[in-house]
Amino acid sequence: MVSEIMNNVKNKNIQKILIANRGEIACRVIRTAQQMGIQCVAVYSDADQNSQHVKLADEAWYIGNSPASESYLRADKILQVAKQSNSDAVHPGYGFLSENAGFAKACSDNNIIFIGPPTGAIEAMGSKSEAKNIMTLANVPLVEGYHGDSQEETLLNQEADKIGYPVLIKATAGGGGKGMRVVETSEEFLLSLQSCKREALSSFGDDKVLIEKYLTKPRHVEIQVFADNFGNAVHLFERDCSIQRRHQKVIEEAPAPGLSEDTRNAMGQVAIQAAKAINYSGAGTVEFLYDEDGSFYFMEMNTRLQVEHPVTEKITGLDLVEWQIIVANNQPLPLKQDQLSFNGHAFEARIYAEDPNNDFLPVTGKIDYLGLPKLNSNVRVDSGVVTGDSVSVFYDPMIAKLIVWDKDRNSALARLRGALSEFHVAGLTTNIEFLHELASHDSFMNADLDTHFLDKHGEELCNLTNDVSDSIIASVALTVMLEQSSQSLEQALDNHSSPWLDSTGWRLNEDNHHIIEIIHNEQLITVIAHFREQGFVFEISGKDYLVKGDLSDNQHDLSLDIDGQKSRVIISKKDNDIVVFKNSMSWSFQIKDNKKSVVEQEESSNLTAPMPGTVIEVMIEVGQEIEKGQPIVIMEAMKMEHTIKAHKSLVITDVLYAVGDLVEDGAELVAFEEL
Ligand code: MV4
Repeated sequence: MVSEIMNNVKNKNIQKILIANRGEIACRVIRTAQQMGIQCVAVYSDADQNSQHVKLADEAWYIGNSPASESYLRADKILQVAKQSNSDAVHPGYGFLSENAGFAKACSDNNIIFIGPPTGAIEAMGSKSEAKNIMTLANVPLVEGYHGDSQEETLLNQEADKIGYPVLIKATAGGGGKGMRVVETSEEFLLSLQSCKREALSSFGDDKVLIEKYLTKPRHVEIQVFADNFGNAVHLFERDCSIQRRHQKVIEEAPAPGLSEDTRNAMGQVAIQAAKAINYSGAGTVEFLYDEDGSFYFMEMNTRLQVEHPVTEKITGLDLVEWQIIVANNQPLPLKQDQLSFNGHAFEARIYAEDPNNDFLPVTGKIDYLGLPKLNSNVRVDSGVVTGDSVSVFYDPMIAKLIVWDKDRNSALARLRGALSEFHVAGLTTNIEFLHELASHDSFMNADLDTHFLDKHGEELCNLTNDVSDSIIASVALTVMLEQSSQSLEQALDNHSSPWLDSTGWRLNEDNHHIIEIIHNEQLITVIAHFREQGFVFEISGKDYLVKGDLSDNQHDLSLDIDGQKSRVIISKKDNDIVVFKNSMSWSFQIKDNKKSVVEQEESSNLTAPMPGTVIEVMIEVGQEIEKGQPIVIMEAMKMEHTIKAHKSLVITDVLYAVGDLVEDGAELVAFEEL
């Protein structure tokens, strides 16, 4: 009877999950959990008061100041919220506390389900050398090397000589490429060993190292594994994550190009062996070095859901967070290995707020506009931000992931390029153009992949300058003029005598024009805009373009007709900042706050006010002789300054208005006699 009750208590389905994370992964976990009818609790820091994951959750609890060490890494605060909110489980996401054995144990000790592997598994994989010892016992293939306890320098040097150069010295407490040293010859081994140990001691507080044969052109191929609490374990095929920059993945794909079915199955079985060797449960990833000769070697095992899990979801059609919750609910895996298959090809591109033209330094700022590609079963975006959100210094600069799927690699890659072309972020710099260049690179398109890809090709993909064409400048000028017209129209609707409402079709006459001053890359571009019945003539770099068009209601889709040639661009305008997006490129402009326009009076007309307004400057006096084209009066109307110029040579006989006077449309401004 008691075991029955205990079993039910243990099997009580999870009804409420606290997501101990932020950004895109928190939003992503919430989306699946809520689809499963599970309540979601978000936690947030000062910087995340208005973040998307807070808005999506059913409830949100404040956990501290913006720095992660005072919020998302504060296991005690998160555990306290889990208890206070009566959460049944905690999902750690990735990063932060996701591989923190202490936190996992604290959850279990407080009867809160940690949605992840058992604490022991996290601990076992936490040390490189312990992980390799366990894998050795499990007959998991390792790179030839030494990962024993002895750290005696002469012994290590002999081991290196036995392996054969080049060798790799790795700090066992290291990870993600930190604390690694390639040694080319025996003579330099000792110095490299001492330097690697010093660095390991200062970085990880532990100077233990292991030695391995250095693979010069490996690929990073990882297997997604899943295990439940009943001894079942399956693999969900592989992902190729070789395209990395400083050990940060940039584009991931599934399946791995060119991997044979035999190698896939062998790798999958080894990954399952590895999982079983540590009594694994939940989602895990076994990373391998895949050598050019087709052999593969265990590298490390990640005991969390990976950033790149969506590419596996796209080729298998599964929801890995749903599987995590099912396993955490102490239920068996939904499928057996022989029921699992994959179809097609998927890519994930990580969208970072960083500047590829400035050594990929992270950038912060407000997202003035976030435009996503059309979403469908081929195109998915996991994003933690929307238009208006800010990217802060406190957290990882990855703001979203673009995931695409298609029937084969080339089709999926074309879809990736297309989706990147439609992914628009204005207000801060991103790596989107860099990603598009990468996805267009011949070596990448030919799947010529290895972990040095970006060392080899990175330069070609950065420091791209997009020359700005006259048609892009025309789209900026048109945006300015359309906005002015609509502003004037709005203003006119406020004051009924405005020329914009004039039934006689009043317009500044043909010779009237606006001067638009545009700054691009610190260069001044001047466009003279002449009014025409339908649109404008823009003078750009000495050429005239007849331009008309309109901006969509959402103020982002600009349709243009330039000398009869129709095109479309995406616009983001905020105050005087305009960003134009076209074909995966973008250009930023600042409009000089130029309220000047020049009103050329018609030959026959008197010197009259072209619209109602206020006189703000009188530049002549009675008796003065004036040349054609000389400024007479400046008026302000429609938030613009309008300079009224002499239409012929004349002498002033009377000045009829003074500065500050209001003048009616058509009012005579000065009396004069022709010369
Ligand atoms: C290696 C290796 C070559 N030979 N081990 C990088 C971090 C960690 N995942 C292990 N890493 C490597 N281990 C041997 N014996 C090359 C790398 C490596 C790497 C591996 C996968 C993805 C990207 C990488 C970038 C640089 C080096």
